[in-house]
Amino acid sequence: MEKTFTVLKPDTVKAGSTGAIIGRLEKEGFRIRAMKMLHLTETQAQGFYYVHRERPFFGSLVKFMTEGPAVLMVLEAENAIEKLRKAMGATDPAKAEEGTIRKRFGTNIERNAIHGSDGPDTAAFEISYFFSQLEIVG
Ligand code: FUP
Repeated sequence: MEKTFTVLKPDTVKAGSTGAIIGRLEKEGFRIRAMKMLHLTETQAQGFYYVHRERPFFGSLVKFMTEGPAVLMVLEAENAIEKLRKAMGATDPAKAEEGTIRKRFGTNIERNAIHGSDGPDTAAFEISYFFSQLEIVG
């Protein structure tokens, strides 16, 4: 079993789509091992997206991620990292495959509904950035 980290972004919370996405993830076999809702501060969002700090979209991305609350989760499944990336679809919802979460719930490349870790090192960093050992079950 593998753990990954996901964020249901502020656009998803605003649209009232958290339940639909969580239900779908559970149905696909992901188990929730930790969950919290946070309204990220600018500093927290900048730290989370630190790898993108030099990118032209960084400022706008941080503004979006801090515009309202987000739901953060640790998910567990076999090959959870790859499995979640497949379920999410491409970064740009317009390019995401039919049936993926971003195709169904995303608006554009920035407001794309969901984040999922892109590899084991990223997952470990992102989980520990938001959750302590005591907040993760199983
Ligand atoms: P992903 O791993 O699919 O979330 O995509 P990236 O790590 O490449 O990008 C992280 C986030 O930056 C995306 F979810 C949305 C945002 N982004 C933009 O706003 N504009 C871009 O051109 C690329 C990414």
